[in-house]
Amino acid sequence: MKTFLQRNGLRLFAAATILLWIKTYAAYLIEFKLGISNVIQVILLFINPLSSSLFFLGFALLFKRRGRKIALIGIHFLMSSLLYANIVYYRFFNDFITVPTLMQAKVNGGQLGDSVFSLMSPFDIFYFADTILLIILAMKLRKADEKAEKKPFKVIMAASIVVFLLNLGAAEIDRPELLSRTFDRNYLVKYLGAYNFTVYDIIQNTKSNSQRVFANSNDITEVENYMKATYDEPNPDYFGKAKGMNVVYISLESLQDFIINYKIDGKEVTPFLNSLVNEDSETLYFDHFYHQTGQGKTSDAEFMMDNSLYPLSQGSVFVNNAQNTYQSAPAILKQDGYTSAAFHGNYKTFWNRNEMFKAIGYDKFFDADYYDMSEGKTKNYGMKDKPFFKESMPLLTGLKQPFYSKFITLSNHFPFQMDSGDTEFPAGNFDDAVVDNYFQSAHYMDEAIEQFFTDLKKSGLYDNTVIVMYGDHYGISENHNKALEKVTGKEMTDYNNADMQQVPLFIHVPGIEGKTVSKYSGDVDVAPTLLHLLGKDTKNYLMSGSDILSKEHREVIPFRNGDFVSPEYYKIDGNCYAAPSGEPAVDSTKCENYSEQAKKELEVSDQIVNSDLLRFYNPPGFKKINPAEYDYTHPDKKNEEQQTKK
Ligand code: GP9
Ligand code: MN
Repeated sequence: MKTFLQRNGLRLFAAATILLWIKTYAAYLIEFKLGISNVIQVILLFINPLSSSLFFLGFALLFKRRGRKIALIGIHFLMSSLLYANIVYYRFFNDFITVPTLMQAKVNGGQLGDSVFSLMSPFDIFYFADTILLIILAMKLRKADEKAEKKPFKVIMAASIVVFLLNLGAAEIDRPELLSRTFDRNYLVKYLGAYNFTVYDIIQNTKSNSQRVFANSNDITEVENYMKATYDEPNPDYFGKAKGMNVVYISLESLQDFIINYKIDGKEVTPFLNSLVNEDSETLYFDHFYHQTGQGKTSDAEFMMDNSLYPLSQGSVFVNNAQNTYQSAPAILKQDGYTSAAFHGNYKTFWNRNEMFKAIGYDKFFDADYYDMSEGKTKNYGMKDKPFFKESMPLLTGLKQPFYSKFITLSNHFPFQMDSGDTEFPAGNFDDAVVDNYFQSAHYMDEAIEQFFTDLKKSGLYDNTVIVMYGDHYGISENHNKALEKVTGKEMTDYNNADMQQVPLFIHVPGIEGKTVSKYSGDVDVAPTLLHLLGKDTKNYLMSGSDILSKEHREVIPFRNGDFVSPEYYKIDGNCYAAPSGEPAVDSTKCENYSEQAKKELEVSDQIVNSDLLRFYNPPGFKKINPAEYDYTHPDKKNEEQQTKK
């Protein structure tokens, strides 16, 4: 081995690689809270700095002799600096540096201010000690290395790629769709490493920026014409019925519509939500409402609720397009004096919410920092729903009214396991643990919602607040169709599977006459419906959706993959079915027309999002959002910063 390294002039290279590898691993353990929960993750964490160390340091092998030494030390120093920059950034922001945050260095630098130095410690010299060691080694190895003539560049590059693919393979086993969904930076670093994450981030940003760069203000005209032509007049019976009221959105994690009025052992799974459907005189319940989310799951649903635009066909719009200009409901309502706040008992980096909420214009974002995240109160991705709503109440009542707020629940998340003592509700008995658990966690969520409603009533907010609740996306995937057939008593054909994408939507408006609305509708339709209830006409805004209460409401509901459902026809996987029979359609020409319409809707929205077209559009009275004006840092953290500045 020694002679091999020596013969190929690789001794210094080997030293640089091992030093960088071990140092990075140590930094992972000491500096970052990556939440390692199983053996695969421990192994991945250990292995992941290797591929990038080999790859980047490998470029030094393109040089000979002295040049190689200088390049090795230089690359080692640059990578160490990137690591250290991430460490310092993480100490304050609990997050990793990304291209957009670098672009906004003014903002973040502003937040950090002089305290950057207070985040550094003399012991940090450790993070550069190995570069110094490398310089000493380089001087010692002088003779041996000067003899080196071969360039084993290709071998090292190939080795780095093999290690990377093994790393990626293991990551894929532990966390499928890691790269395409990119839900959380912490996860990417945990699985692929800090350096690979930076590379990935640069690629993603270049991709989304290139389309943006080539767009210009003329591109908005076609989009504007289309959207204005498809605008649906509000229904005068509902327009302004909630004028001046507060808004509370609740994202019901993974709740599908089949659960409404469903019973296990004769007991209703969601008795409280059922009571809103069956008895409440002020609730509109939409029983043909379909989620339209893609890979961005919860965040895609949030995006549609706030913006009435479609999420991306691949990846998450929250992650990839957080630098865009948006004209979202919370931003629109600022004209009428609304404050906005998002509540979520998970860390702010998940789905890049901390950046996206600024672009959308949320005044406040209460994330994990604002909640008691101790063990008994959390599960899976974060706060259990009951303590989440309880602890949110004082934050909510502290808001200036009128407010536009949203609550993102978590307990009813795959794999739906509950802690003992959290629910007495019986599990299902369908020979499928995921499906069986689902009823218990959905029941727990139902109780949490009831508790929240009771607290809203006690606080006096209830009578002056519109409450919108929606199932964010399916909870049980097609992999569980066998059990789902037992649950629903229906064969899970493609047609029935499309109907399984129905999620419940409730809009509770004080003083309104409640009823069940059976119009076909989807996520993008909620914002115009709500804004019209609040008496805010949407005709000057570019929205994909159509007010569900409008007499002209459009009932062709596209899914993100281009399929659609409608009262007469469904198109699933390219096949046309007649509704409601689910039989193949006799005349499929109608399907083709609807299909064109669905595609056009998606295309127009994609143009807006991918090319960031709203930056060229100025609706009358709308004040453009400046993300730099928003800061969600917990006050205690800010005080800490002030203290250190003194
Ligand atoms: C995590 C929550 C759940 O913050 O939004 O994520 P999901 O996997 O449902 O998108
Ligand atoms: Mn979700």
